[in-house]
Amino acid sequence: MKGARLVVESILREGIHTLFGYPGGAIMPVYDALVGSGLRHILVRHEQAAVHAAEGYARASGKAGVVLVTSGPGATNIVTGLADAMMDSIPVVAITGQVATNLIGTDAFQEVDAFGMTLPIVKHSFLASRPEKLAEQLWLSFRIATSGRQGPVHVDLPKDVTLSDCPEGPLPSWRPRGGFDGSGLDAAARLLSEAKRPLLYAGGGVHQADAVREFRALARKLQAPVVCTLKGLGALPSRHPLLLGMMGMHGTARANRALRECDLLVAVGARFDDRATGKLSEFAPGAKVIHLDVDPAEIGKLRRPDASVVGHLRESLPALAESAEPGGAWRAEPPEPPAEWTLDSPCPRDVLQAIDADLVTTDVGQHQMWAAQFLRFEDGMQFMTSGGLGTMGFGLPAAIGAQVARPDARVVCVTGDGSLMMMAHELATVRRYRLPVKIVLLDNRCLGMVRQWQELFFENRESEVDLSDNPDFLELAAVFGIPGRRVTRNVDAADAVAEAMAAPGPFLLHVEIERQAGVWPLVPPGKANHEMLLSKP
Ligand SMILES: Cc1ncc(C[n+]2csc(CCOP(=O)(O)OP(=O)(O)O)c2C)c(N)n1
Repeated sequence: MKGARLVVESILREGIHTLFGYPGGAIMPVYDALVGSGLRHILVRHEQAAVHAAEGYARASGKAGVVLVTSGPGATNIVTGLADAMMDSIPVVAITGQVATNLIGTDAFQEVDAFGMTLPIVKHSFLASRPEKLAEQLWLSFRIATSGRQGPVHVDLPKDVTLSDCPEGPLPSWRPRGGFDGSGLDAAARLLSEAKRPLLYAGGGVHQADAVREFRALARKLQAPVVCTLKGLGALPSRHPLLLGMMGMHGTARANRALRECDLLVAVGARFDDRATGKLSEFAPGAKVIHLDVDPAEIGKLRRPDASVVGHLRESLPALAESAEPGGAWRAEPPEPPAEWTLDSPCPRDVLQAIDADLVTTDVGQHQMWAAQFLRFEDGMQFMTSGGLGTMGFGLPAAIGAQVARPDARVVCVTGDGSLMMMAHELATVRRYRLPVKIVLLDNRCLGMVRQWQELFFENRESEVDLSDNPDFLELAAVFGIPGRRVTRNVDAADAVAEAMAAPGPFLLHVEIERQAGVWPLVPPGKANHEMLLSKP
């Protein structure tokens, strides 16, 4: 079998029937092999979008997302996406074309050292320079991307290999390391029985491991309050009595105060990211720590735990719940009443609380934090946001990939005017594949998050944040055949969201919010979480 055909067959053998990409010279043999293969290719309009779409597809389907691009500029264009998938542990297999093996290192046309360039931002990479190894390398790519702590794998594929005869096997044996290391369980159980004020800290790993049920069972048993990171949101439904809300830079006051008061912190699938912990030396200062994670490299990386359990959360969480006899249950503070929206414009909270969807993606900025604060995280709603890398431009292509994976799901992308413009070309992909994605654009005519920081930390000196000359977004959407509606202060937000959600196809809800609106609370950079500002000083 020619290498190009083997690539296609290897993907189909994984039970994956869709991939995302953009063709070009070095990868043309593989594109040729796609014709009539039964493997569906989604043609995006920029390679970065292919990776974000593959991330959305992965999250929505539970399989790896596959990306196919050419060498040189095709490969350089996927770098941001790979870094994004790496930081958020998303299984993506990215195949880049490469110049023929005899030209590697000669500055050949569209040659770039894609292997070297992506090395620090992928979980693993292969230079597929030997035809007899290709089948094995492709097979391993999928195993590595989807096992343990998931992540992106890069395969750099020289053109001559795609044109060579490649044997289909033999494939190596693969025994994923399952289970967990229970040696820390006794110590963890002892800490739980001694604690008077235990607090559960849910990270994105709870969702990655599909361990929401197991997490909730532990919370129930301990009757311990719960704080979530941005990626952990949804570990408990929004109105659950044990939930204190999001922690960290834009977390709730009571979540951040509970972190200061707890005497035991149980970190579950979380990595002590600085946006969540604030100043690390003052994070949960009086607490012992139990850390549960699939990745041993996370244990002690930023905070040395007093007990740890390494392994799949679906197994380690029930084991801990079984062995734990909770020592103390405490009630953290009740929720604060929601702040009044005094600005003369639609309130993002009203819009976001009206969204009832199966899957919500966001971009990066204020709208992302409002989404985290105000969306109603009910059972079954998936939330996808670029948490680790904070990639503007993530939201729309991620929604595209998710909608491709789940055609009947109600998929919403919450975005900002800066972020949407970074991926506006993907409106063409929405139209081409008639994807019924709903776009909720919170338009403040500026780079709101940066503007807010300039206001607070740079004496209100605005520098390069104005976007008031953006095109009319409804006209822009219309150019791509996408209908929409404007939401101004005279429009009922819930009505407008309902109209968008009821539209049979894609729809853009253009919400004109106040330029000066801020995200509160806010922990100033470098400060401890308890030093949060609750409103504009
Ligand atoms: C690719 C990229 N470039 C720059 C940034 C820095 N950044 C973070 S938030 C932000 C502003 C985002 O503006 P917009 O999408 O309009 O959202 P808003 O904050 O106004 O809701 C910027 C520039 C980033 N996160 N990603």
